[in-house]
Amino acid sequence: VYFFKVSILLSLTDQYSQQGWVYFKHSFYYVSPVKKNWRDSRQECLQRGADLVIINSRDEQVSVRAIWIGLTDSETEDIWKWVDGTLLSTSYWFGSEPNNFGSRDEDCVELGVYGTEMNWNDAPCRFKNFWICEKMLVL
Ligand code: MMA
Ligand code: CA
Repeated sequence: VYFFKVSILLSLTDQYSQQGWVYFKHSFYYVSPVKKNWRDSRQECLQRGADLVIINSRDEQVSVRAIWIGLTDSETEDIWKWVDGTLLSTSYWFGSEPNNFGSRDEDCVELGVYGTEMNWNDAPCRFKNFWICEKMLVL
């Protein structure tokens, strides 16, 4: 029975992740690639057999608003580099970020924690967030 459950879960996760869903703590999340108003967004969710996310834990609140971007100083402390190797020039740090808070090795950058345009925060790379990938179009 156990193996059966595991294989159902695996194939379900597989199926969902191919369609762009992310599994996190007993739920599947889908981050939309397009902007829509609230009503149409809800409609899209309902069509996918889901609904707009209900924030009912602090974990969910922190994860849903925070998204990893391709910026890190894990090679050399305080030297912020993009994942393609370029040095950071224009930045959008919030307030006194990056602050390596509590010397807890905040070497990766998340955005969206602060509700302002300047909204970057350095956070521990091992923390779990949603993320955005970018693929450049090569013609
Ligand atoms: C959190 C964490 C840090 C951030 C501070 C700002 C408590 O730690 O997100 O990365 O710098 O908040 O107060
Ligand atoms: Ca920080």
